[in-house]
Amino acid sequence: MQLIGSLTSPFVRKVRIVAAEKYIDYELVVDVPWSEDTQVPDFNPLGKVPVWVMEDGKTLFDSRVIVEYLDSISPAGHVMPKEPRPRILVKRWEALADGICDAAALIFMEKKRPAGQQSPDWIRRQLGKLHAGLRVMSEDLGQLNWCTGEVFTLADIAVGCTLGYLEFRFPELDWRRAHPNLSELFDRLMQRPTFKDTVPVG
Ligand code: GSF
Repeated sequence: MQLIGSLTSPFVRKVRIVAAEKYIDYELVVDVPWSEDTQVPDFNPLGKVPVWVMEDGKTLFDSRVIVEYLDSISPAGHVMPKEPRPRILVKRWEALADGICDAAALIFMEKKRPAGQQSPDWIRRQLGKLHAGLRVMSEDLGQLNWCTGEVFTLADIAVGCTLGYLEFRFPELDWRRAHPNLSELFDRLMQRPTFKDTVPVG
């Protein structure tokens, strides 16, 4: 099995961490979807990473589909509960964390455009989502050890990838001071080898 992706994408990192937490073997094929010679559209018509290539060549995207699949194929270290309500609450955390990354990535791309073509309104709109998302994550985490309580799940992995992406792309945001509980959670996550081994580079 192969994982196609870049080393900066928080969505790819989420898949890498889930696979590593579950001891699933695969080959990492580094491909930056923005590069001229990218092969990603041959595997995902949407041209986005991550893409997971199964043994029979069938491809899976996006990251939420891939991690659900990975959790189902190996009994080791489940990252999603089986019961409907706890399971959907984990997926709610994931949707929120991924949504913050979507907003952050849109800001990053907009700021790469020539200064005269950038839309301050668009950037403000995305920043609003980013900050509102962080606020809700912080409120929902409260004083819990992990996002959904005492057990480490995909929710923590998704939140950790989002916080890592913000630290990587937007060091000026200072979310740690605004949300000390998210900062503590991130530090706790960064002690895990699976997080240490996947710090964004590029
Ligand atoms: C998002 C993937 C994505 O935006 C998922 O897999 O969870 N909902 C999807 N990937 C970006 C890279 S990044 O910002 O992490 C991507 O591949 N963009 C290329 C493009 O053409 O949009």
